[in-house]
Amino acid sequence: MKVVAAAWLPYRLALCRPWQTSRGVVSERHGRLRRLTTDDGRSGWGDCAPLPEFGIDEAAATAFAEESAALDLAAQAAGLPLDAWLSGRPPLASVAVNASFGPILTVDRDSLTEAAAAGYTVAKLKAGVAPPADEIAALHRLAATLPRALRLRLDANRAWPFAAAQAFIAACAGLPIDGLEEPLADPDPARLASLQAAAAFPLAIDESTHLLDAAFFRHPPLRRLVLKPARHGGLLASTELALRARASGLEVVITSALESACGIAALAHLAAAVAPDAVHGLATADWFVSDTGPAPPVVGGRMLLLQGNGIGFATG
Ligand code: OSB
Ligand code: MG
Repeated sequence: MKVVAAAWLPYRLALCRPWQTSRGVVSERHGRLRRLTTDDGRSGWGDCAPLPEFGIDEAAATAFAEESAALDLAAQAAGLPLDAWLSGRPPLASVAVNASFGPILTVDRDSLTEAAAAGYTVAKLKAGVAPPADEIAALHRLAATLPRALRLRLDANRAWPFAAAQAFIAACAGLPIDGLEEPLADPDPARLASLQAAAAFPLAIDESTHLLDAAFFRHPPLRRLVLKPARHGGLLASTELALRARASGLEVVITSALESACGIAALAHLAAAVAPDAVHGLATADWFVSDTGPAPPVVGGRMLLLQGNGIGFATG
C-alpha cells in the first residue's frame, strides 16, 4: 500500500443554531478534509477544523488532520478498526456520550427530559455565561424536575475569579452534578486543588493545557482531564496524555471541538481506545445543518463507532 495522492477538500457548514459559551458565539464551521489515496484504492481521512477562540489554531488542526489520515491508512493496512489499532484490544462497538446543550439559562426541563428519554445519562450545559446567582437559581430549578437517570455536566470555560468559582461550587452542594470543567479564569494547581477539595464532583481542565506538566501528573490537583485532540497534536499525542492521566488516577474524557463528521468519527475511536467507560463529549454532529459525510450515530446515549477498518469514514 503506497500513498499516491494527497488532497485538501475545503468545507463550510452552517450550524442549526448559534453555539454560545463564555468565550463567544460560533454560528458556522469551516475547515478542510485531508484525503490520502493509495495505489490499492484505499482512502485515509482527517479533519482540519480550527477553533482559535479555544486554542485550536490552523497549525494544530492541520497536524491533527494529517496524522488522522495517516493512522486511518495504517489501521486499514493492519486490518483493524482504529480503536483496536490504538488500544491493542478487541474493537468496541460504541462509547457513552453526553447530550450537549447551550448556556444554563437557555435549557428547559423538557429538553432534559427528552435527553433522558433518549438514553443519555449526562447532559452538558455551559456555565459562566450569565451572572452566577442567575445560573445557580436556574440549576436548582432544573434539578428539581431532573429525571433520575440524568446528571448535569457543567463547563464554565474559564469564566470565574476564584471567589466566584468557590461560591458556585458551594451552591452546587446536593445537586446531581457530574462534573465542572474549567471554573477558573486564571487557573493554577493550588487554587484548583482547593476547589476540588470542596467539590463533591470532579473538576476538570480542558483548555488550560499549560497546566499539564510533570508536577500535574505526579499530584493531580483535580479529578478529570478533558482532551480535544487537535489541541494536543493529534491522536497519538492524546493517547499518550490519556495513558499518563489514567495512570495518575485522573478520569479522561474525549471531546469534540465541533469537528465535522470525519473528525468525530476519529475521536470516537480514540475515546473507545483510551477511556472506554467514560462519558465523552462527542455528540455535536446534530448541531450541523449538513455534514462532510455520515457522522457516527448516537443510539440510547451511546455513539456507535463507524464500521470497517481504520476510522470507517467516507464522504456522503
Ligand atoms: O469547552 O468543551 C468545550 C466544543 C467546542 C469548543 C469547546 C468546547 C466544546 C464542547 C464539546 O463543549 C461538546 C461536549 O463536550 O459535549
Ligand atoms: Mg470544555
